[in-house]
Amino acid sequence: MSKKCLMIATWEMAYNGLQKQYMDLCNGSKSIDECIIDAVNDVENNPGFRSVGYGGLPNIDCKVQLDASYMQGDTLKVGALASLQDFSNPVNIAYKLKDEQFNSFLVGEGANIYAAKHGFKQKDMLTAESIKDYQERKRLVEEEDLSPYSGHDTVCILGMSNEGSISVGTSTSGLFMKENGRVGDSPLSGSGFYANSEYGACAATGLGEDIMKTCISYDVVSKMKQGLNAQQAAETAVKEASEQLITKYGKCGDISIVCCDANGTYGAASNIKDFTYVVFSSEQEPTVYSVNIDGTHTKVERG
Ligand code: SD4
Repeated sequence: MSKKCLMIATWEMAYNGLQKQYMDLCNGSKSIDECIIDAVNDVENNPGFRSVGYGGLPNIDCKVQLDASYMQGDTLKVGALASLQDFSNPVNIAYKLKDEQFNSFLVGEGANIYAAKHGFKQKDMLTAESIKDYQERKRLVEEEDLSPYSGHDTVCILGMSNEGSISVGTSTSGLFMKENGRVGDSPLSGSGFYANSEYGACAATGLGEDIMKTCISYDVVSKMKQGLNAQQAAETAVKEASEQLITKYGKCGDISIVCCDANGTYGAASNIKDFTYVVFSSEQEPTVYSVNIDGTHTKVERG
């Protein structure tokens, strides 16, 4: 039976990448995995997108350290890496790692060695703009007591093929000014992403330290398994996670998610204002939405 063909991504920056892949996904000329990888690469390669890949946000030592993951919902294979330096497309390396029976999640120097050994493209990921941003943020932190950590947007892309295969990929430079070696939720299965073609997939963006506390991506897929539709699962999971953290700590960091269920129905929820996400689906025109804390989804007009 033919399913609904769908791609959904966090943040408006993913629009062009989805646009380039979507027709190939629907006419079956590319697999869901090829389409997700190529769409994530589109964001990683654009230095204008300051929180992913080339020109990403530097850490406290002015180094760009990247986290990425890939999960294939048909096989439940997961590949991930963290604190990768000087390689241009971390999600491609994560995609390759998913096929390793052992050592499928690598960090730091080990991830770099693996990437070099397998012929991935090396590149200095720091741009003049990211160095300028770093210097300005350093000044603001020192002189105006500004939090170093605001400024982060992970690209997460998930989708479903006509045959019902669901996968998800993530890629990020993580928190601006993070400590050397800090790892966020984006490469952590169950927290930053999860996919199982029998039930659905979910991926998250926001403050990794808080996203990890509730393993929200796995929670959303579990809720869909229990029978909630994608939107109900997304809203319930974000509400429960935020309320739990507020009860315990008096506050909760940013948490925004996108998801789809095995019927190709999508959902999104957020505990911040104006979280944007992009949908390409056989059921509707390509659309950018803005989600608000109260669960309302507003269509964003693209200029
Ligand atoms: C992290 N969750 O490293 C990532 C950053 C991010 O929107 O998504 N920002 O914590």
